[in-house]
Amino acid sequence: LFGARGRVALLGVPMDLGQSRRGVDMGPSAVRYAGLQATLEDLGYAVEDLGNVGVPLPELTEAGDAGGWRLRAVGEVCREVSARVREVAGGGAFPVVLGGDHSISLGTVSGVVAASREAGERTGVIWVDAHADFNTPESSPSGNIHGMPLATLTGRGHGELVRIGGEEASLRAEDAVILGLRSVDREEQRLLTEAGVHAYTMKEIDAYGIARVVRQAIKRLSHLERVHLSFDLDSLDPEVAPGVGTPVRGGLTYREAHLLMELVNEAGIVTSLDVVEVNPILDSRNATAEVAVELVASLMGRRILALPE
Ligand code: 4U7
Ligand code: MN
Ligand code: MN
Ligand code: MN
Repeated sequence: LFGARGRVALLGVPMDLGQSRRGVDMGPSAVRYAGLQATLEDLGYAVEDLGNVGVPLPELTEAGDAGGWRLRAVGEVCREVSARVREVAGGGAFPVVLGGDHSISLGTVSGVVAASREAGERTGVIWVDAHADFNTPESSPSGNIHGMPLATLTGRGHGELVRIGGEEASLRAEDAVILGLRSVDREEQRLLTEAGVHAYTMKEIDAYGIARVVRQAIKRLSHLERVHLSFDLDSLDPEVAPGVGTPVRGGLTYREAHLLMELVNEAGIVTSLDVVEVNPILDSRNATAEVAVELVASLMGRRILALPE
């Protein structure tokens, strides 16, 4: 039974340089502590933990962000993540990358896309998030890079971050869907609409139900060979997941999030995952990391009713 379901590789990226609030750098520890590896092994996966990618400490650099230090550091870390993830995906394992703030997805997505292009396949993205993460340096009200990764991956943003995956953008806007959206900046909304990224907002989820919305989102990606799921814990309601840096009221309930994961698992489309924005400093007894592990289990095939094989 052990390993019968396939191989999973865990990679931690303790990076909090994409925003100014400290604490998400502890995300990988918190999610490991909540039992991710044992949970996946219990489901029948062979799990290898590759440890963490090295991330520079903001405390060790002088004078705030002199000379775009953060931008360069995010670029360097994400290039490393990209190379590691490409190797994992190229070797046939399922990458699970633990953040860190959401700028780490620049590395995860460009890495899986590189591997899929080598195999002649096309990759899309399901971005589960309260936010669109579609700001550019010009549109961003905060200047924080974790509010820009989806735009950057489609070729819009800081040149050195756009090129992490090479000259060609990693993603086409029409190959990305957002689920759980409820906080968009004004200029960001214009960019998102112009680009043609399809966003399923909380309004649609409330009106039609999470199951219908998720099935529609899956259908929209049916032309793709691979799909990366990028899971920002702030998609959940802050009452369920308080340990996030940018909480927004009115998010997914515990069961809505699980049903999302269960339906995506049934569709069998997801080939890689990142779990981001867990902030243990703001959490209540690691609850957010625990929910994250439970949700990963649902995505990876846990059934409520399942007899042991
Ligand atoms: B996250 C924000 F202005 N839009 O750009 C911004 F509201 O990765 C928030 O989804 C971004 O958590 C949130 O700073 C980024 C803000
Ligand atoms: Mn995000
Ligand atoms: Mn978010
Ligand atoms: Mn956030």
